[in-house]
Amino acid sequence: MGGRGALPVVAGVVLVLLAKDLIRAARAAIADAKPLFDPQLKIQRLKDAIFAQNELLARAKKRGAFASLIAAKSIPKPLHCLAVRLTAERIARPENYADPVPPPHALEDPAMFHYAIFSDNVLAASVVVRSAVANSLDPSKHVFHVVTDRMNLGAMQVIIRLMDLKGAHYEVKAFEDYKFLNSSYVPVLRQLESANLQKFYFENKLENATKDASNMKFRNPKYLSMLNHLRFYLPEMYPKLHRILFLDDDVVVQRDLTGLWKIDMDGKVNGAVETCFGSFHRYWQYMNFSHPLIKEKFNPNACGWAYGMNFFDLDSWRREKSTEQYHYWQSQNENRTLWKLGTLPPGLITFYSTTKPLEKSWHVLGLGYNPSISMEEIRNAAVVHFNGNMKPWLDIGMNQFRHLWTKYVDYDDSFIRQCNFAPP
Ligand SMILES: *[C@@H]1O[C@H](CO)[C@@H](O)[C@H](O)[C@H]1NC(C)=O
Ligand SMILES: *[C@@H]1O[C@H](CO)[C@@H](O)[C@H](O)[C@H]1NC(C)=O
Ligand SMILES: *[C@@H]1O[C@H](CO)[C@@H](O)[C@H](O)[C@H]1NC(C)=O
Ligand SMILES: *[C@@H]1O[C@H](CO)[C@@H](O)[C@H](O)[C@H]1NC(C)=O
Ligand SMILES: [Mn+2]
Repeated sequence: MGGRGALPVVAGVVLVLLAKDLIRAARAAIADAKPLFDPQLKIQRLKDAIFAQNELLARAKKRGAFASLIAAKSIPKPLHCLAVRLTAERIARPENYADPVPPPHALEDPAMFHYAIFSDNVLAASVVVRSAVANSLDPSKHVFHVVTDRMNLGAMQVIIRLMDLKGAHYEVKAFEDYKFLNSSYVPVLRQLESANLQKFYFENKLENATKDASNMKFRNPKYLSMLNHLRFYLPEMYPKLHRILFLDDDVVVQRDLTGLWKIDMDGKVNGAVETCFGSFHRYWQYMNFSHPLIKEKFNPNACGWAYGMNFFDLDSWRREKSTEQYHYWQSQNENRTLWKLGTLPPGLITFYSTTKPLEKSWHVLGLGYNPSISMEEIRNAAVVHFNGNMKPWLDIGMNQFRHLWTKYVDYDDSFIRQCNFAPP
């Protein structure tokens, strides 16, 4: 009697504490527990069931994280199709796509508003340019410097050329064409060539990778690409320019951005939005503070900032010799003891004392992983950033944000139609 009476009470207390995923498992455990009369045993059975269920959930979450990494790494069929068809068009009609029509001097005119966009994703890059043009008050004052790799050069030239740029200027180049980017000058290229690192990236077989979803992130081949490290060479790529706006290929521009050029940079090099809150996104999370070089130079609680929309003062960069600083730290990190991979840690290090925090509405982050960003914040954002694995061009992209990106895809374009992009 006492046993039977106690059961609903115990079950009630436990059920209130349970997440909804666990309820069914707990009910099953209670049913199983019926033949037992010792309440202690029943409670233990419930605890075991809950623990087992939690373990399952944790494992499922890990699998989910890994699956989204795989999705983020692979190129979806329509995107691949688009690059192939655009390349074929470039080869078939070279005379249409040879060089930008606008006067070349615009490319070096410091009085213009210059953008740097480095990408091997032709559709994503086209969305960045199209959204920036669509929202600029006077497109003819804007210049887009698009840099891709040799393989995607033809496709990128065609997609940008076929766009209605409303008088904006552009150039499309392959990073391989910048001769100063060679392995005797660029530590990253030297490191990429080292057999050691190649092994680190490519010999990680699936079974080991699934064991370690967080480390897996650092094996994403995108961290290898020179395209990612081009951002550290802006003053040399654009020697005539004083300032340039760096945009990731997973952003959408929603406002005229010329206000950025009016900001007083206080002699700083890098204008960026800060990302820290509470104890999160502080320097200690990005680099190894057990290392004496790091410990000596940096405050572990310094606030992190984001790449994606960075306003660079190239004159200050040259004066501060930021590229030399980057080279020094990148060389120190040959054996990856200062930080793992990627461009944010060396960025935080290089621009430690030369970053100017920008007002947050310039650059709203997280649209590729955070479903709870407020729509108000997004509406007010000058630039939104789909950082995270759920890119808007992937099936796993988040539906509530996808339209912000798809509105700048031209679904009537014949190349886009031929490649079966699903209209929004
Ligand atoms: C590599 O770059 C350096 C510095 O930018 C340059 O002086 C050198 O000529 C380049 N080497 C080659 C082989 O292009
Ligand atoms: C997987 O990990 C084990 C132990 O860490 C290692 O011995 C093995 O060589 C790894 N396999 C691959 C393919 O990297
Ligand atoms: C890592 O490299 C630095 C500089 O190249 C060197 O001084 C240091 O001893 C190396 N550390 C390890 C653990 O190999
Ligand atoms: C951090 O730096 C220390 C000192 O050089 C080194 O022993 C340790 O292995 C580093 N940690 C990582 C994760 O690389
Ligand atoms: Mn990004």
